[in-house]
Amino acid sequence: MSRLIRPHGGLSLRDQVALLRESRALLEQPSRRQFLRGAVTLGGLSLLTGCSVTDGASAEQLLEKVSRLNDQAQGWLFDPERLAPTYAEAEITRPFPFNAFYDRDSIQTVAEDDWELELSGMIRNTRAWSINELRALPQQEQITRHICVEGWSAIGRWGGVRFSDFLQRIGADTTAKYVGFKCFDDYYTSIDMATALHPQTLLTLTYDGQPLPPEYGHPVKLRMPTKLGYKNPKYIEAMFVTNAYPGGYWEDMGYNWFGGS
Ligand SMILES: Nc1nc2c(c(=O)[nH]1)N[C@H]1C(S)=C(S)[C@@H](COP(=O)(O)O)O[C@H]1N2
Ligand SMILES: [Mo]
Repeated sequence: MSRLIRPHGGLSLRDQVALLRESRALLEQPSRRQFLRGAVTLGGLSLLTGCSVTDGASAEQLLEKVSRLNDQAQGWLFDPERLAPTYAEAEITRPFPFNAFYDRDSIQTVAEDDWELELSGMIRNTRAWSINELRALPQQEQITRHICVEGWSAIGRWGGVRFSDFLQRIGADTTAKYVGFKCFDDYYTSIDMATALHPQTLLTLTYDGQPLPPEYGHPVKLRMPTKLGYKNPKYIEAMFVTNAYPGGYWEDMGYNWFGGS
């Protein structure tokens, strides 16, 4: 079975899974110090990663290794066919919260006519797409829950183009490992190809039946109900397909990269 976590460092499979599960929640917290104060046993993690903690630098190294093990385990556990829950119209959270790495009064906007979605990397046809061209493609809608690691969740209604359809249309190499996103507010993130191809992953053009408003990522965001909030890039201006690990804004500061919910 390919999803098994291989025995490692003399720990039983059960112990490995328990350790990873415990450390995952802690890894999603922005403060790594909190992680070191947390309940995870450093001895167990040392066995799992082959790193022992003697100083700050080795602690960083250990955290990095645990995070990569976590990405691997989450990748193996991700079921490409399992759908995230959907909700009724009456359950939509109103108003839907805004969040970014800056305040609401610093929201940037771009005129639709000046915007294009740029494509690069392992994609056969890398011509850019205008918003009207994206609107002309078949559209889907979903009412799903967004979960932010800062401690809130909310249900919203998003519409747009099924991302797997779009990847197919542009001739993306779907055997590649990653899809990366660059946003015009300088945010960036990247996702695994299995999630990119998940049927609920949506190149999102609308919120609640209207063009995506500035606070929720106008003109385009990527919506994935199978991933935590920070993995869902707003204000996308470019995307690329690659085998070179692209990281992300919060991921590079220590949030777990896979970021499944
Ligand atoms: N471009 C961009 N995308 C982003 C962010 C950001 O700061 N910039 N923040 C992320 C985080 S942490 C969350 S919780 C969601 C918030 O989306 P919302 O404002 O639509 O609720 O956007 C995600 N995508
Ligand atoms: Mo978030």
